[in-house]
Amino acid sequence: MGRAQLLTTVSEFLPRDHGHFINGQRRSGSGTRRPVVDPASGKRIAEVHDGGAAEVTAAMAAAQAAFNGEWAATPTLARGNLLLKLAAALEAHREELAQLETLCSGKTIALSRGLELDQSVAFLRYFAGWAGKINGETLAVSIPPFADEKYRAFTVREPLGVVVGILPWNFSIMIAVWKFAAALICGNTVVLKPSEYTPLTLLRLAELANEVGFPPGTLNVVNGDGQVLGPLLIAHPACGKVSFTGSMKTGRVVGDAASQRGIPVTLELGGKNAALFLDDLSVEEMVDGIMEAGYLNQGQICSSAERFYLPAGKLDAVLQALSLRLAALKPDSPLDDDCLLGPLANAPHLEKVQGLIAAAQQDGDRLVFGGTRPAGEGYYLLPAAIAARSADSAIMQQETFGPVGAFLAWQQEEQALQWINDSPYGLSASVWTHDLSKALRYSEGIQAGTVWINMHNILDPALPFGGIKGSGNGREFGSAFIQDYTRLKSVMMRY
Ligand code: TXE
Repeated sequence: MGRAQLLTTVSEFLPRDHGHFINGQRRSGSGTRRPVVDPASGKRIAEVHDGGAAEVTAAMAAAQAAFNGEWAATPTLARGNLLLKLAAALEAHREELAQLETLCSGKTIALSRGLELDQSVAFLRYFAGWAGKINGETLAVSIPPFADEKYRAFTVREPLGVVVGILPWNFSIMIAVWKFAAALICGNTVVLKPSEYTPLTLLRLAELANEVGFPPGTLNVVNGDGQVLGPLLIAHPACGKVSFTGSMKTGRVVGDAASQRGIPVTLELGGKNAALFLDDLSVEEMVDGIMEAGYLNQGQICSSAERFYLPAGKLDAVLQALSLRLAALKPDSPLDDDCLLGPLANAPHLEKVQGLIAAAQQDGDRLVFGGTRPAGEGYYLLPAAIAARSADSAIMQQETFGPVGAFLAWQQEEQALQWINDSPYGLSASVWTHDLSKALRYSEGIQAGTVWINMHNILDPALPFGGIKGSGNGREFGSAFIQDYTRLKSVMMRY
């Protein structure tokens, strides 16, 4: 164990003239150079040219040509095989991509390796396994025939065209994999728009995809300002679907733009996810659960819990024990193998989270621990625990997307269920108890796309993932993704 030494491949990659990956080739472009900042130091580590109309046109044209040409002609098993080859390439380049990801996002190197890369490999293999299994059905025709004619009817699943994937900064590889692997295995081609804060890892991944044999144009990456590129990509006539992960505010803009064009859209917009702890658990068990549910990756996981409902008799003891656990998370370089507390991902996000903590204190919520910046450089923030004034406190309602747990005591469990559902969001929730019968009843009552029991934040490719209410629509993974990335065509014949 120690600090990861930057690989030569990484130190040689950073100073390149970065831009986009279009039609199987790197393109630097001529747009403004946008700095890529290491959140652990606040210093510039690379620059990427912003794309504009020219890059969007080129990427969409390349993706459309591949959709009608080489990708359409690639048999489905061969498509699956390419995803498997890409999975192997990610394994071979695990450390390189993990280091790049940590440098751009501040995610600890352990999480970059174990979550970004290893999970991405698992998801690629899962989607590869769908090759040959994305089918329609044969249907019994029920109308009475004229004369002695007969009918036969069946459905086929067809790809949608060019899928535009708009990505956030928190898991820049894994969330991209969810979108492009699902899209490609269904026969679509893809244009990805990474977050302005984390543009580098996907450029490298696209090169690897090219090296393993994906035809030019199947997987394109365009970097730049989302407010400029997003509308251009969605308005492009070749865009057959949009898949977006990010904030509720931007998601609504994206959803409106897609529905104006009448194209399908999948939106994953985060949440104010709840964790309910029942009285049969010990204080230690509750603290373990809270740490897992709320503080991984500094809370910058869309499914992380941010509001915690605890039995009134145990709240103080839990907050005391939790404060000790949070105090043990010392800020460190995220490249350190043992780092438990890296920085937040970017300066505006840090400012936003600090603002929400300050507003909570002004509103009368009690800051029990953390919430301040440690001395030194970088966008570090000590993880915070806040005892909320009431269920209506803004800190119990607004997403912070940071290391900020808000806590409220319940007197009666049913009361907590009401509080959990009284939210504009509905992405995920968890129930913690040894009483599995109760846990299952709560899983039925909670309004969320995913409910975990005695666990939180663990995603499996077989299990559909997505939100209800303001958290979005559509489902990623499981067999559910097929509905989102294909359309049904009905065929009927007389004989
Ligand atoms: O998100 P945006 P930002 C939350 C988190 C964070 C806040 C803002 O609270 O502080 O959102 O982060 C692109 N048309 N989440 O500004 O704006 C943009 O370039 C089309 C939660 O990064 O949602 C980026 O690629 N696209 C979240 C992507 O949208 C547009 C993860 C997301 O950016 C666009 C990240 C437009 N008009 C942040 N404007 C989660 N749910 O996991 C911007 N974009």
